[in-house]
Amino acid sequence: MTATTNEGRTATAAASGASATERFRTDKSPYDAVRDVPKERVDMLAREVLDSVYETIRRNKVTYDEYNALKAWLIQVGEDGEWPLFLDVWVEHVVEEVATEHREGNKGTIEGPYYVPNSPDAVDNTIPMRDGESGTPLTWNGTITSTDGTPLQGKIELWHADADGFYSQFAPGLPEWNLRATFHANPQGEFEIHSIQPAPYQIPTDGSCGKLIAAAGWHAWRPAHLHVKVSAPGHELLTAQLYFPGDPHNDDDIASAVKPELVLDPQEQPDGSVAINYSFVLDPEA
Ligand code: MBD
Ligand code: FE
Repeated sequence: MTATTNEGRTATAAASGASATERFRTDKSPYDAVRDVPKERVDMLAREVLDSVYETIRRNKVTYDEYNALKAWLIQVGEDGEWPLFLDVWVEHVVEEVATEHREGNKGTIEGPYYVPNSPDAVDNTIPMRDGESGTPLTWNGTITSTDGTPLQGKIELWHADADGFYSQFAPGLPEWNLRATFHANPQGEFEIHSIQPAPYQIPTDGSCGKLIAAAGWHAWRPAHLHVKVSAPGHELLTAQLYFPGDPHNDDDIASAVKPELVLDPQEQPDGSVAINYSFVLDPEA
């Protein structure tokens, strides 16, 4: 099953997977980082992961048919370019948990596969969108402060899917920076953002991740979410997502990335728009 954008173009898992893989290679320079991991650490981590695989095979008496099904599926994940999607959906949340457990400020959550750095500054505090972009208009006010209460003149990079669940630069037919922008707080740390409310989101189901989901009888849904990266000089970068109360998938997010501290309290306005107030607290760099 493939999904169709509202321009009628076909969005395939393999195409968005290829974009996510390319994005990752460009932004994260993983091989430089790997060179610096001590041999002892690689040895221990690789052995522990393999030991847990052996344990699963023995306990469940895994057959050759099952082993070959796994092998075929792993080959397919690579061919589909779905390693970024697979890892960010099923593994990243624990890495994020460990990386941020020391923080006293804002809770964060996973980045996911669809961040693009250096989004242009918003014009009139409004995210770029198409004429007649569907979705409830959203006005968001808040502040950025340090853990000691000092206002921070920081910035917020915001990105989210459209009402059909598509991200610009990962699905065809969307303007390059649609629903992606950088917003700046004033010297009092205050910011204002205008966008639209995103819809619940299904990860691509026509590729290898979708095959796993179908074979296991899982679902592919993430609750509606706004992605942010919040930064200020001398402070740790905060990567987070914000969610809407009452979303049926807040309790069973396929990516396990919802935390109660990240659920908004939207107020419906007389004109049909929604107002939200959510502020960020950043931890000073150690
Ligand atoms: C998304 O939009 C997302 O945020 C994550 C974590 C995984 C897949 C798609
Ligand atoms: Fe997302």
